[in-house]
Amino acid sequence: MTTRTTNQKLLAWVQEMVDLCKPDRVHWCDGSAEENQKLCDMMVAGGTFTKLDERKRPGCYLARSHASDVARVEDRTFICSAKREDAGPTNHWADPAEMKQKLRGVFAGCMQGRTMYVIPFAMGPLDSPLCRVGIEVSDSAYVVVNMRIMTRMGQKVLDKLGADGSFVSCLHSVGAPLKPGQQDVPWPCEPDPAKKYIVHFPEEEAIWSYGSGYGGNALLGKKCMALRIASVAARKEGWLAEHMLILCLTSPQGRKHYVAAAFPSACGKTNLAMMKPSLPGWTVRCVGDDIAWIRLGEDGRLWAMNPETGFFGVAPGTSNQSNPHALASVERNSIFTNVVLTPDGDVWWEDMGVPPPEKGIDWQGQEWTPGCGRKGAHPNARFTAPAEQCPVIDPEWENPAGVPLSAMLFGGRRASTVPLVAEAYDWAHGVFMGASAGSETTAAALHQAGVLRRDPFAMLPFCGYHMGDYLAHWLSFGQRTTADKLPKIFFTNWFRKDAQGRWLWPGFGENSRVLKWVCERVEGTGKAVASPIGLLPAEGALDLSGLDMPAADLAELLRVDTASWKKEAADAEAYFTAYGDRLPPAMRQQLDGLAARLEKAQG
Ligand code: O2Y
Ligand code: MN
Repeated sequence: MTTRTTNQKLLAWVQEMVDLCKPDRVHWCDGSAEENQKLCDMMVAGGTFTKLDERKRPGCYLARSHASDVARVEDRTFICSAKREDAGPTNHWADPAEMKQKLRGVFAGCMQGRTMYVIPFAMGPLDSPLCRVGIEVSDSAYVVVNMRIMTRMGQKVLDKLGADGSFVSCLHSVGAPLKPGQQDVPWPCEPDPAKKYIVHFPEEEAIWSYGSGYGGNALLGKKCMALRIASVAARKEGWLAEHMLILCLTSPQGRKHYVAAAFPSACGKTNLAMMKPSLPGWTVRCVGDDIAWIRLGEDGRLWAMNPETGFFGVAPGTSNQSNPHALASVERNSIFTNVVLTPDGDVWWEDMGVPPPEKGIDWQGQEWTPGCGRKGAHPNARFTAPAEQCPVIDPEWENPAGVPLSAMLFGGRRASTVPLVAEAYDWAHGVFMGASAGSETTAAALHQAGVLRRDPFAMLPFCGYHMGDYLAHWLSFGQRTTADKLPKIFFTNWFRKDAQGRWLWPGFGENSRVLKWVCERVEGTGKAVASPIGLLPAEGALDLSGLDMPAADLAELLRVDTASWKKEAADAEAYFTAYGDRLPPAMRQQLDGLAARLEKAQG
């Protein structure tokens, strides 16, 4: 394809990347269906893709990654701000000039024998005030076809960019040059973890990613641009780039509320974003499942927009019970990575809710049978599916203005201490709730299971600047508009267990009961009682009709144990010391307020 841009800055940057990476060919992606089909056919011929049975999964493909390349690599993720202190204590920092010099060596000749794809993409509807253009150059066709699902991609973006528009420059290489005549492999990458680099230059708005072809490491519009780079721009420009789903809840009477929610990875964001409510007459519509760009509207309300166009969801655990709408979304035109291939040309994964095939090919390409002792799908196996295929996609999901938020939820996976739901007393208290959020690790998260990891606003791996400044930025919205216009803030915990380790809350569609109370609180009809940690549902305020929940379980779900909360407060306080003098004074006041309320409750 010929170059269809007159943007000199873009042409010069691509030429500079060509000179550095020395690809054999350059292909400017137009984003067309024909181009996509050619790339898929090429990947089938090369062994990267297996085409799934057209009658079972039309337009779908399976990819298997290299065993060393299965997830985001936080250890190799860098924020190269000009000043070390601007990256803060929660990011890996490196001097931008030194890192650039090192990376120039790493990237030199890295695309030899390969094609450099120039991928123009936009995050957000092209006509949105928040829309931003990125240009990813990558030597991975897998990245191209995934980016086509996850972002608005192709010529239309070059047209928007015009002759002098600016863009986030995103350089990506799998880090596996081919010598003349060398046979390629299905999933080229740099297998040595120490040689992978996911590097962000926030001031320059540039991303350099080397060595991985997987997910957030390689699809640079997602975590790298829409969160790490965008969060820095958002602070400067007065908006928010957040790790949040956006949903619309409609009551049987037709009252609509848009809700954004931040949960750390592995807490079921995609499930909540498109849930099937168990409460009769209530509906949930999905605006987005992972990222929200939020701006203050002229009306003083917060308006949220999903910058993506697809879902890159975790496959294992996705079932008709946990997320029927995700299953429907992946019926066609989807890419599956690291799941089981069944003998009839379909896919399967653990906890899919359907019996496993008698035999299959596992994520590592080995013959696999149920009970053989190995998992068939990798725990971080993924599907990439177009958002428009979600049966409950919200009609407003592409509204360039976004949607007005009534409420925000923060949450985490907590076996004890944290109640099912609590409402913040005010905006600053809500920011404190988000700031002290944390989650206990699951085995799938590659850490020791059950360890509490504080993850403020679920942004710990994704905030491109100092977390103390981030909290101050959130607090500033409390001054920029009036309390009645701001969304109400809640903390939720679907994962509380009893003393025997049994989940107390059924989760999934039953979470609609909590959402109903949230909406009633917004409307001023829901009853609440004060507690030291926030407002809890009053007796009878949670609609538990049709749910066989013993009173003792509900009491335990909502119990605020003063002694546990004193420990919780002390732990949060200790965590905040890392933020040093960048911790906003309002957070210290919140800690003091919590301590005083706990003291009073203990009498
Ligand atoms: O492992 C990866 O590269 C994917 S991580 C991911 C993907 C989609 C949505 N969220 C996440 C996350 O880690 O939060
Ligand atoms: Mn995420």
